[in-house]
Amino acid sequence: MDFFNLFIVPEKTKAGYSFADTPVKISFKESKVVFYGVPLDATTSFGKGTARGPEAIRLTSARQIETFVLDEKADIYDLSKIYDLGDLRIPRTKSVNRMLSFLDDTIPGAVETLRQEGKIPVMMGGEHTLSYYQLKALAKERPLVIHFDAHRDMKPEYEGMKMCHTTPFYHLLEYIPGENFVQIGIRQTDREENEIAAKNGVTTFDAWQVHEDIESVADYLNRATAGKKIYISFDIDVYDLPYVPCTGTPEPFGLDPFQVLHLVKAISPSAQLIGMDMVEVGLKNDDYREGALATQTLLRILSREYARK
Ligand SMILES: [Mn+2]
Repeated sequence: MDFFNLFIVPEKTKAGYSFADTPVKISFKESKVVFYGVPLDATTSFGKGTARGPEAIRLTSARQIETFVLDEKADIYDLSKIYDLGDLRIPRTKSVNRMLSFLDDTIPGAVETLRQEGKIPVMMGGEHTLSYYQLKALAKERPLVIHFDAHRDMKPEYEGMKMCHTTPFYHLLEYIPGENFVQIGIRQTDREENEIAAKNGVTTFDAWQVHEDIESVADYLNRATAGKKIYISFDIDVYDLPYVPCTGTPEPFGLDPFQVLHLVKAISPSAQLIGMDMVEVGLKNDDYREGALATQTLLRILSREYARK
């Protein structure tokens, strides 16, 4: 199947716009960063709505948010050559298993194609399960995975499901050693996944550590990422509950946008971003606050030097 046919072009998605809708259009060939959306919440247990994540991000980025990044004093299209493939064409099925095998058959191959072309894949979710399929394809590059989230998502299974939104990082341990994971902002976990994280050597900075001593988290990130290939998995619920009115499992005691910005800027300029995802972004009742926050977070990460290699 033709690679581009896997996707519905951005103009034909629900948003009707490509990411940021920049005045200077960049072709796929000249792009460095390649966005794609996966509007899916097949296994979400509690709040639904993350299927509208790509729509929320595209709409706010195209209609509401300036392409000029004030704290970088530059336009995003000068800093980062972004191309938006559109949304993955998802089959109509009520069977979760059929959906998961479709994702397993499609996403890793698409991500490998992008890496062969020297692109940085940026996935807009959709539920966190999706990170599994993208990261699995990147495992051979041995990235340090920086995972922002209220949750570890490291349960072996949940409500009878092996692969769902609370389990991707457990299953990724099969491909990526635990020492390559840094989880930041964690504040809701069960005893078993806490033990799994500890046993596998996962580095954790829970939300309380970030609040009490953000400088040591920043120092760690700066040192640990120097000269390394990195992957960022960003669950919007790492932000404190009032910032994320639409996501499925909001949690109190979370991070605020300046704390996230500080940590994103602490990552070493000598690191090399090889991919990222922005997941669990929701859209309900025309409330675009979460989409705006997701977009602004993406703009901050993608304007850093480590996202330009
Ligand atoms: Mn989460």
